[in-house]
Amino acid sequence: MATIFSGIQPTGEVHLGNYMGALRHWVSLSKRPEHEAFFSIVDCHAFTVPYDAKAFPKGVFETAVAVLAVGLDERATVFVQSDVPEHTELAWYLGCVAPMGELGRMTQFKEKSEQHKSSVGTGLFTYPILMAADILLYKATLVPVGHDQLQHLEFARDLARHFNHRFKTELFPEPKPHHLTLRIRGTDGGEKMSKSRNNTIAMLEPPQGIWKKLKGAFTDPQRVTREIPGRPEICNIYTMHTVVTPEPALTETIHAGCTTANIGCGDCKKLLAESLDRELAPVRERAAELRAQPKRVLEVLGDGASTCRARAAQTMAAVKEAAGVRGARSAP
Ligand code: AQP
Repeated sequence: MATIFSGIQPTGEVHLGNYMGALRHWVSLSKRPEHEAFFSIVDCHAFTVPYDAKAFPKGVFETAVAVLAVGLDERATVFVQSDVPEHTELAWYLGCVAPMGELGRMTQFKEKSEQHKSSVGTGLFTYPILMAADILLYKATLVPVGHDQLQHLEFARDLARHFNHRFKTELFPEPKPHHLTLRIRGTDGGEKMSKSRNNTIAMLEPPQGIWKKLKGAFTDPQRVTREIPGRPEICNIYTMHTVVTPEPALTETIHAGCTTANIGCGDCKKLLAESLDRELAPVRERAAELRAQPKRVLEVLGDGASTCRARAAQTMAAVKEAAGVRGARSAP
């Protein structure tokens, strides 16, 4: 039995990059009988960069609506990170065995500290320790990660090894990556569709909104007129088609149509809007139902947190035992 852990930050609307690159895979991974899965709305991670505290609870709720609307809770435990205080507690213990030098090499820290120059808190630097705690708290063995989190996962594996070695225990398994290779670019052509870069199409956006954004979205820059054949392999619109447009339409209409200039980018985008609507209309419907029953959402998250707290308490007891931390019980 593999234990899976992954998380999503409530830093903005869940977008098509999150959906195609992560959520879809999380749902199918969690449905395999040989897996048990934990998925978290990692709100503590979102504190590492400036955010609006007043709007924050709504962001967490909307992220929960999105992940429940895709059906993630059918087989997996879904919870909010801050509801399980052991995440930050374990992060402290792991932080004490985390080599500074390794942390300093984290590419994401370098990028994000550049992006938020005026307010770089220590939390941004120690973020990978908290991510390691998220994973190791459940002794997760398989972690679905995008390319940009691979380095952090490698660090989590190192911390598991460091802790086990230092305290002569086999408490933590080394989590393996389940590499999610699909990368959705921003509507502006930027490397990554990203909540903080204002280049997203929201997963729960109504069809008119999706179409408005698709219409202006970046395609193959060489295809300046309709007569010039396109290059699907470098086009973000085609990448999205590969996820939501089934065969034979994908190959016969979209790929062949683009490479022979039989269809233009506008036609291709219209077909993508139709495929997206086919797939996302039921998700939007479920999201509307959930918004109308906020108690149901809170119940799922509450149940998830209870399950996780029970697991987390067991791990923390073992961590403290291994580290010789017994609090008042230390008295002779
Ligand atoms: N553009 C993307 N293409 C494919 N996968 C993506 N993911 C995010 N963007 C894309 C995957 O979604 C999961 C949850 O992401 P996250 O919320 O933890 O953080 P992120 O990767 O930093 O996403 P954003 O949207 O770019 O958020 P901000 O702007 O807050 O940093 C992850 O598995 C991620 O790989």
